[in-house]
Amino acid sequence: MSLDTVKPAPGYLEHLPVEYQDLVKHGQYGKKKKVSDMGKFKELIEEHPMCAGCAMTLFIRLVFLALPKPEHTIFVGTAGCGRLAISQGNVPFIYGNYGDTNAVASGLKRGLELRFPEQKKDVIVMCGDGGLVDIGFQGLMHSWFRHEKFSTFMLDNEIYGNTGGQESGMTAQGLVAKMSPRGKVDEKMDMLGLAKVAKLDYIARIVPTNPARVVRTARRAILIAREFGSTYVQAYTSCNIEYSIPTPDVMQDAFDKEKKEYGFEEHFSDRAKAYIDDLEKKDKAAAKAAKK
Ligand SMILES: Cc1ncc(C[n+]2csc(CCOP(=O)(O)OP(=O)(O)O)c2C)c(N)n1
Ligand code: SF4
Repeated sequence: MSLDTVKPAPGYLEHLPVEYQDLVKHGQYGKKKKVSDMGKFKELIEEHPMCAGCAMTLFIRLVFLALPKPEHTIFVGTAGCGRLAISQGNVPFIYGNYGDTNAVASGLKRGLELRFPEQKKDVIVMCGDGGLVDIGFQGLMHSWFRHEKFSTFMLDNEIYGNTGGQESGMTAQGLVAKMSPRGKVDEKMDMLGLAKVAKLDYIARIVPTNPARVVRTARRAILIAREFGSTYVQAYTSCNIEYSIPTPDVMQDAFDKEKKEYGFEEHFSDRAKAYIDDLEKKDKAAAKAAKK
């Protein structure tokens, strides 16, 4: 896709559904939006069929806001709750077979680089903890150790939410879930540790308690992957259904979780840090100049 594809031919716009017209006139394409702009423009994702109050949808919505170039972005995902919202977004989405997300994304990114050498394309894998650390683990590891140039976002609700509560590699030790009545025997997998062993250019762990920080983190992950190699963002996105969190308490649970065991962490390679510092300095200077 490109901005030319998003923009209808002259005279045709008025015949398109009003939602599409809104997207073209008041959408995010070609512009950089901030959290403080939310509610004042047509978001790329506005509706979804996920459970009321699900923190995963908040996180996904913020990542869509963070996309540096939505018209040059492709998401790759798989079965699991997240795809219910991601597939509603106005960005191409590849619904891969279970287990192959990172293999599909590797081939896609390489193909796009060959086909469009003048135009950077962002590829983003976004799916659940079950999809990544259990069923998709092999593809994930190989993409990391090969430093494929795309980002992986794990929607870590620490369970298989979509299928009713089976334990995943990311479930905490001892947790009793609906479909895991004996409690989990093994420890939660240390995916940040594995990402460090693979020497990824950018690794972050985050809880969506601070929307501006989610947007900044997602942007960094996407921009660094575009230039250098694999990046990984692990986000706690609670499953209020399987963990029986009343909808009004979802954000309190997020704050508690962050404080207790899911504090914000960010790790850069030296080249990624130098690149981001320079880019963000230029962005700040441009924003300052625009205000004058
Ligand atoms: C090959 C295959 N195996 C199993 C399933 C059934 N399945 C659908 S969603 C899901 C669990 C998803 O868990 P997770 O990736 O953690 O995402 P969540 O739903 O928790 O967001 C499973 C096992 C499937 N669709 N395809
Ligand atoms: S089952 Fe859990 S993760 Fe899935 S939409 Fe509902 S609250 Fe969200």
